[in-house]
Amino acid sequence: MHFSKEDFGTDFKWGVSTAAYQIEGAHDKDGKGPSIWDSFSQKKRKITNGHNGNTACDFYEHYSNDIALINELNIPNYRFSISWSRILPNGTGAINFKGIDFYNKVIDFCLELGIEPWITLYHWDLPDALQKKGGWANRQVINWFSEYVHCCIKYFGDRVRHWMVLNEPMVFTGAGYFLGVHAPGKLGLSSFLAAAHHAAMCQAEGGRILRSFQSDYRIGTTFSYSDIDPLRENHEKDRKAAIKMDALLNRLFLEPLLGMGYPAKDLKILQKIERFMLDGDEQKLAFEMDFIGLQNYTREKVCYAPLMPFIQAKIVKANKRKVEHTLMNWEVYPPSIYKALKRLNTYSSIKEILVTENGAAFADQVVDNEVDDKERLQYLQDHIAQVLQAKKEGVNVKGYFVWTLMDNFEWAEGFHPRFGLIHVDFATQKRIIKSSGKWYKQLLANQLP
Ligand code: IFM
Repeated sequence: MHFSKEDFGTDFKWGVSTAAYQIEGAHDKDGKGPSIWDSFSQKKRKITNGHNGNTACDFYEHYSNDIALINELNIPNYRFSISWSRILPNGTGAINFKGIDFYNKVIDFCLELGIEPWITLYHWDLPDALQKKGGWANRQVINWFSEYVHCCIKYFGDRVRHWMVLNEPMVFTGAGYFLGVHAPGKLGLSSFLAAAHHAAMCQAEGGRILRSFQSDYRIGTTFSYSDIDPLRENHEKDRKAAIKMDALLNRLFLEPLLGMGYPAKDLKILQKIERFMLDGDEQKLAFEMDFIGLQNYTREKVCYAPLMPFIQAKIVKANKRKVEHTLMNWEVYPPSIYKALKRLNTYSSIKEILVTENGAAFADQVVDNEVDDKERLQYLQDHIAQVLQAKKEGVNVKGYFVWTLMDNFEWAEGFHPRFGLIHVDFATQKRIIKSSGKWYKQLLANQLP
């Protein structure tokens, strides 16, 4: 490993990311309303091992201890999300002030310890009451979301300067409204295209609302973004398939935000999104963010698949390709983050890029109260080295946040894939800082050997 914190410059933001449903627990405490993940995870066979986030890491009760751990790891920036239904139990209308108090305590304790809070407004846990009215597939969501954003600014906006509007819209609309494997478990093209368009509208609208309150807020939004290559480089049909997959997975939400419209030229089926567009929407999809959050874990290899509806392309998973992979069956391929950064940098309207998530799930073992997670440590070192390389080559990358602080509820995969810098025993809520966490601590203290 050939880098130190200093190589990245003093204005580089180092941090760690989490999300409300994955860590908070307290699913029905103190007036919180149910979210789509509360109800989805109660359904049979939706989550591996029948797990749910009812308790998760119980961050709701352990937040001060966990933020103290962030401080102990020398991490200066903490990205977390607000649970919409904790502060607005029905999604709109009556406010739950106990929920507001909770996030105020989190924010205040971060600030007391000198940790900068970064808020993600939406990380997948839509209030269930809104899903009963169609959720993201109902255009009304733009109004519901605006009310929620105003509420967050009103109660937290005096102390929080860094905001991200959405977390990975492609994942929550694709997995939640097309494939049905994430909450709310909907299937089909229509529900997906409607949800996608409304999420893209909210992405920009959220930015505008934030900007209208404070001109010095730092406003961004995050995207899952991977290097996508054809399975067989010289195979024309695979190349075309990779272009389509890239339009869907990497460009669908990014390009309208940048004022370029939906990438329907490269993926014809996206023309059907027009059904959900009203006059003036094209302009409203655009907003000038201060930064784009890149969330990168792996690369994808794609082949031509004539039977695959709408796209005629499919991802060939890492185990099928017999390449090194994590517990998520994601290939370990550090150049993906470098290539993603270089490619994002080609969009002249992107002002700044921050890596807002990067990390890996491996089968950790607790031995004598220690977790020596060599694979994760190597993964982080290799990926951070690639970020540095991109930066040296002129990419305007200004931050790196590890996914994630501690092992948590990994959505449809339950608690099995552990991504944390800190090990969590979910039965006792005991935390153990892993070797990767100790290494990150040293990196951030500029004390690496
Ligand atoms: O756990 C998720 C997170 O919620 C969003 N980005 C990817 C992570 C790993 O799957």
